[in-house]
Amino acid sequence: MKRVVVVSNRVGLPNSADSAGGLVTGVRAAMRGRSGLWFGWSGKVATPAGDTHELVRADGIDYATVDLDDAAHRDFYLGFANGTLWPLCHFRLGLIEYAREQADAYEAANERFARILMPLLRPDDLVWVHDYHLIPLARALRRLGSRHRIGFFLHIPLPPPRALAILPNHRELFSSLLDYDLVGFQTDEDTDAFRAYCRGALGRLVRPDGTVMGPHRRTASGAFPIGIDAAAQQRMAADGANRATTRRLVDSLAGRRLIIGVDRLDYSKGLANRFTAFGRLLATRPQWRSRVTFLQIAAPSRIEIGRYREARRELERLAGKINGRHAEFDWQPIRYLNRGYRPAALAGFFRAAHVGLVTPLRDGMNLVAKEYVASQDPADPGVLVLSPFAGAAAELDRALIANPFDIDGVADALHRALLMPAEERRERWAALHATIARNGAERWQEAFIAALDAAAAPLPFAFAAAAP
Ligand code: ADQ
Repeated sequence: MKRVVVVSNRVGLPNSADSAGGLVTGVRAAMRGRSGLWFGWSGKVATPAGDTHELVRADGIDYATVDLDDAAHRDFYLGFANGTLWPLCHFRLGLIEYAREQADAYEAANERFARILMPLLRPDDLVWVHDYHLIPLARALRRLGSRHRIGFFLHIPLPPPRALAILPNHRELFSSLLDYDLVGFQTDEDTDAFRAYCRGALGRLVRPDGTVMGPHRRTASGAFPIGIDAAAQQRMAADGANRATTRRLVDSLAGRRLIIGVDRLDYSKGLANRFTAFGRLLATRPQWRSRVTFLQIAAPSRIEIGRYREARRELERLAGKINGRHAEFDWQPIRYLNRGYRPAALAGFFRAAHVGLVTPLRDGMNLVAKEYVASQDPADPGVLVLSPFAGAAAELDRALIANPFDIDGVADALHRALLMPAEERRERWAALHATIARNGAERWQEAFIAALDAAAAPLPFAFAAAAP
């Protein structure tokens, strides 16, 4: 079996409590039981950062990490990656900030990663690059002479070509995807957007099987929806039901229903709309007052970026307003927590919740939706209320689908979920769970690696004539 080298901005180091992120959760589950190398940023900022890496070995995996210096952290990570590409890919065109020096810093950071990674690679390695921080990594590796099979997986959505073209350096950036042998996305919609962009903006031939004829190689493309380890999640939740934290939560509800939301605190997750919708439920259906509690756990994320601090302030204001309006001396409608919890604690909370409320404005997949479903008691499952703009909605169509921009619609869905008879809950849950168990983390990893291994070799002659 060939060695798999995973490259991602953040690395899921062993024994790290830092789990509030879908990429690390997904890749960690996929690497379980495999040997390989996981390469990326250490999470540390050090100036000067130097061109050396730190190596840790655990459970058959080598973890090699590098630091970022202040300028790279500011311009590559907070700047171009999270201030430009993140809003662009989440359809928030008005939030895009672009500065040429940040785009240059992004290229430079990718070149540096490639320089440090290259000597660690063995000739037969399969290299699997993850997410929007590292789009041009294959190009940088190829410039250093890499002939490896290199695949790229985008964890976040890819908007349609007309949105991508807003980016001043879009051609230079996105054409670098054609230095990969395989480019994978969460959904068919994202994959279609990529193919349409290659055809239109890059003038490339796209074959019916989705292979893009690039200047130097054929790049296969396809959808590889990320999954979770459903059986492990279910075990953790069943154990979690008896944990002291879960019992304390259940006791504190005093028999009330529980709605739960768990997210990184990110403007893409639609938390303000969610709070407003819960407020609307209480305002329009007074029978729920004092009978339902909404627990929103939102782990702070990217707090160095102004938009994230604004989102946090907005949520504090909304929670205060809704609680101020509806609370009773013995009932607080919204419990809003700005912190992370360990997966085992979350699993117990998910199991105790009657409704899982997952309403991003846009999301590549959303693993919380899958974790919530897998955590339920099959005999008495809760109801998932899901945004159609999460990639997960393409698979989980037996959830109650609610458009987060339609506040009344989300309030209606909550009402319906809270009243749903046990038989309908069980029937919906069984369908959702079957899908989640079938499309697990292992299958995601195996499908991607198999497609990468099978991807075509570089072209014997160049198709450069077709280049834009
Ligand atoms: P994220 O945007 O981070 O991931 P998501 O897929 O929901 O979103 O994953 C979050 C993970 O972090 C889950 O495993 C969840 O349990 C955990 N988590 C979230 N909030 C937490 C908290 N407060 N405390 C502890 N743990 C918390 C990105 C994309 C997604 C895509 C994933 C994987 O944005 O669309 O699904 O990558 O591809």
